Amino acid sequence: MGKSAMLSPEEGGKPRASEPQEAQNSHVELVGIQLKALRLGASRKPRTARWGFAPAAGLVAALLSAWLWKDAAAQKPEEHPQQKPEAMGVATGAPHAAVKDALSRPITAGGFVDGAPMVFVDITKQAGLEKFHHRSGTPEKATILETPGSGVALLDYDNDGWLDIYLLNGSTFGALKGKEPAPRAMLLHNNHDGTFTDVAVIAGCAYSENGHEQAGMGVAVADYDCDGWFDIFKTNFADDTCNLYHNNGDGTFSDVTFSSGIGINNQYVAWGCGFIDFDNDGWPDILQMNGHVYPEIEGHDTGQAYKNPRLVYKNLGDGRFKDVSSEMGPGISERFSSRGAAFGDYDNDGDIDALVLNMNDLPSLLRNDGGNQQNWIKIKLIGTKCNRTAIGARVRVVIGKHAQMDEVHSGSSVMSQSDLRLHFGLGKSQVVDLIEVKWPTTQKVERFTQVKANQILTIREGSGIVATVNAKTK
Ligand SMILES: [Ca+2]
Ligand SMILES: [Ca+2]
Ligand SMILES: [Ca+2]
Ligand SMILES: [Ca+2]
Repeated sequence: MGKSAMLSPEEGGKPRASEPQEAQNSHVELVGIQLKALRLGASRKPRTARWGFAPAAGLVAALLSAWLWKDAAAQKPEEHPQQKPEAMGVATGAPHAAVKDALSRPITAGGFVDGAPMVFVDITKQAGLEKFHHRSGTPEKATILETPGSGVALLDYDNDGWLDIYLLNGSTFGALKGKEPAPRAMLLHNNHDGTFTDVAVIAGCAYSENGHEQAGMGVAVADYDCDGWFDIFKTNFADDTCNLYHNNGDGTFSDVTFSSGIGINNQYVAWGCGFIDFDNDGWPDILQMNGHVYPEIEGHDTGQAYKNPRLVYKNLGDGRFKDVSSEMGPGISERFSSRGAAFGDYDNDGDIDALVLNMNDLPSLLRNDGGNQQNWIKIKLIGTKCNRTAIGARVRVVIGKHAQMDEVHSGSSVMSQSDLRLHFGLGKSQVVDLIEVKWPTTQKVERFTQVKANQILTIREGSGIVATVNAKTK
């Protein structure tokens, strides 16, 4: 581990912006931070980065406050007398007092609130989604192999301004033995009238390159080759590669798993994933989390292990990726049986970090050390006419002829929610020529030119840039 990867006790809550130049590493390392320190409190001094306590404003604060809330609630049982569980439902722990809203209505106790408005209406059948049936083994779940779930992505793959749906699917023993049709993924095209049509087979993202159904786990969406069309990365079960589907811009995708270079790994059960420009060079890279479902597999000569390292594929900018996992530091090379992974710049220092959940283990907070040696810009959008979090808003960031594009997505990876702010690496550029925001609902476009790099911008629909935060770190 390089010198820059070390955390001193004093720097715990400070942004790394104040670090001297020489403290930065010459390459990017992702450093695992054990969250166990949260329970021990700030008084316990860390010895190394890997075991350091790095309180942060975002993810960690949320975890901490949730823990403190729980602790405080436990100290005042007289104010919230615990209720006997109802006959229906299955408890996975001791009963807790109901959490009530401002009108003292229970919002977590289950059941309906009298007189509350109907916020969500289930329109699955009317929308045409009843054709998709997620399957993973048998309903009885006699073995662990049958329990993995599958991811989902919302993306506007055909640039018509309407969000489409990509649903992954699992597999069954019957399908593996050829006794029944295998489930497959579906790409549901938005028909603009509240209905969707499955176009996955025609579009070329239903199967592997050689035409096989696959047991999908996680999914990530980005325009990795900066051609203005969203591409798809999908993680799958072991003895299979993950998929990289390149969007051809005509309603179809090409499976470029092998030609892009990500087909070299097929030994892992792969889960959480994301297109993360970890080195801020303006080309989205890929992070992939792995872990088998059977702890017992360790004792058998299968060539597979329960705990696996993570994978990082660097985008070479020419359509190809290089497996650089061995150069990424202990946060990537150490072995866990990982599942979900959320991505975001939790320390606001200009590079994207990762939070990974590991089976029967502590979570891993992977701090990106060195990604901010190149320039970046981060954009928080606030909708006023569209939804407030601006889900579906699309942003283009243009420098010269290099045009990056991203969209505010709700959920990705495996059962994870990443930072809703959009982050763009800018390489050596100090200024962005053009930032373009296309808001959903109205489809109106707002443009901003000659924007200084290394800022966190807040853009409110109709009001322009309403706040900026400088957080440079070199
Ligand atoms: Ca669309
Ligand atoms: Ca693309
Ligand atoms: Ca990159
Ligand atoms: Ca960061």
